[in-house]
Amino acid sequence: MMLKNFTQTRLFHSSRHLLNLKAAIADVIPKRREELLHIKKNFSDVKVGDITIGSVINGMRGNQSMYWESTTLDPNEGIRFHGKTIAECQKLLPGAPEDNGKGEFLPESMLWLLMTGEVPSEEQVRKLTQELAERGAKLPPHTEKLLTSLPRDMHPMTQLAIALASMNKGSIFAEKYQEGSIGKMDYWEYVYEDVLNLIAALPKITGKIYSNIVNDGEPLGHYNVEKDWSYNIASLLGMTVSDSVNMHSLTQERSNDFVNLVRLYCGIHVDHEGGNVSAHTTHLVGSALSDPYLSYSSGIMGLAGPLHGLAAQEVVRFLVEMEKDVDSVENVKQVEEYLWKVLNSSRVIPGYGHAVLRKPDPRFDAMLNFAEKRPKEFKSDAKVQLMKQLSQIAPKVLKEHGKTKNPYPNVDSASGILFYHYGIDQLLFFTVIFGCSRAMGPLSQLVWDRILGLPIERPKSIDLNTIKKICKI
Ligand code: CMX
Repeated sequence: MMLKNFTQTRLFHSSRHLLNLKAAIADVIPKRREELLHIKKNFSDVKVGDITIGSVINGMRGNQSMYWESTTLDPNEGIRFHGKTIAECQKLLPGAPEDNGKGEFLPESMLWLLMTGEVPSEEQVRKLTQELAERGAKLPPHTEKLLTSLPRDMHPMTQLAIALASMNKGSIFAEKYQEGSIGKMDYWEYVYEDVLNLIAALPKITGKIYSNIVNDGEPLGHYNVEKDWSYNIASLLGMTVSDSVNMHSLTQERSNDFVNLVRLYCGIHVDHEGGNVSAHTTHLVGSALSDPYLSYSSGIMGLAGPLHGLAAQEVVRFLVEMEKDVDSVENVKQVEEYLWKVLNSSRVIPGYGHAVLRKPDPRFDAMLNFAEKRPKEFKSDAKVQLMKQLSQIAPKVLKEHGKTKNPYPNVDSASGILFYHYGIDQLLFFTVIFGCSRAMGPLSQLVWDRILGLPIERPKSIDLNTIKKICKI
């Protein structure tokens, strides 16, 4: 649906009467455009801060030089989504109807919040869930064929990036742009269509990649258009009772828990403000007007680095290896010795440290809470207990080691091992689920980049001679 003359459709202050996400976005556009234009006209010379030589040669730390709509990261407090903490989102955002308020909020609810800045009503979320389920029901045949043809041992993140890039063949934005038939202020409408189609396709792509690894490409479940996005991810991983082969013979209760784990994981990994590698890359590539498929495929390539999203895989590998080396999770001395062995061999402790955070990651707490709320389920899982134990021991060791600015667990510390608990034991696969979730934040931003007409990104680089001149060396 293309929305023309959206300024005239604004009748109410709240967009709760608008059941369609695109219409709700259109409703908030005029005010935001007006505000940014006002700032651009009147305040462009105001200084935000000083760029130091340190930040030039040290990964641009602390440079406040990117505009990001929906999330902000406070070093001590963690992430806020349009001003809301994770706990507030858990209270306010609608979950699945079958959970009767007892389950996790749906990532679709978070998507609505990211895109519009407003907490959606139940009805708005139901419509969005339905829309995504319908849009995602059929993968483009060439993408399906391409995924089938990939080597089974190709890294799952490479498979994901290839699948997403291949969908550029059907990009509505790229097509309209080539035709030269759309004005700059209307780009967002076509970018939005691609973004929703991309997010909707992720359950099927993820399921196909997982079945490539564990089932020679044969489906492990079927896609149910009546169900939500996370449920379909779980089904296509073979993890639901009714819609899949139920690979690990889960009871209905455990399967429901797994679906809620996907909802929680995907709900809180969506975005972490703009400067992280996956978000920044998506935004940067999109600034050249590459379509959302190419932009997010590039973001996925960044997420696949071990210092970023691949840490999800590295943590599980680390815990599996460590479990073999220590007699029991209670043996603090052995755990400490293991950590020192890793540090002394110049490796990092995966799942610890952060470029911005200086306190334990509240997303880690949210994942840990999921396990704490189910003591019977997780008490006898040595790896989960080790993960918990490690969150007490590693900060002490890292402080003593004295290098990392943040010795506390980040989100990747807990997430993979909870999936592992339910039977998802393909170590290389975990970051793909991260990739499903992360699509929602940077791609919402991409829609807003085009709404606000942000230009191509082009920072100025400087060479060593210039640095020396500036430093009077
Ligand atoms: N283990 C050992 N050393 C660590 C460390 C860790 N977990 N975290 C940081 N350090 C080291 C750095 O390697 C660096 O060493 P050098 O001075 O020798 O280069 C030093 O401490 C200072 O680093 P920092 O300023 O504290 O951290 P950065 O902003 O440079 O890097 C991060 C941040 C996340 C890449 C880093 O903490 C790290 O490598 N962590 C382990 C990997 C990980 O968990 N990544 C996931 C992050 C979350 C995500 O993006 O998904």
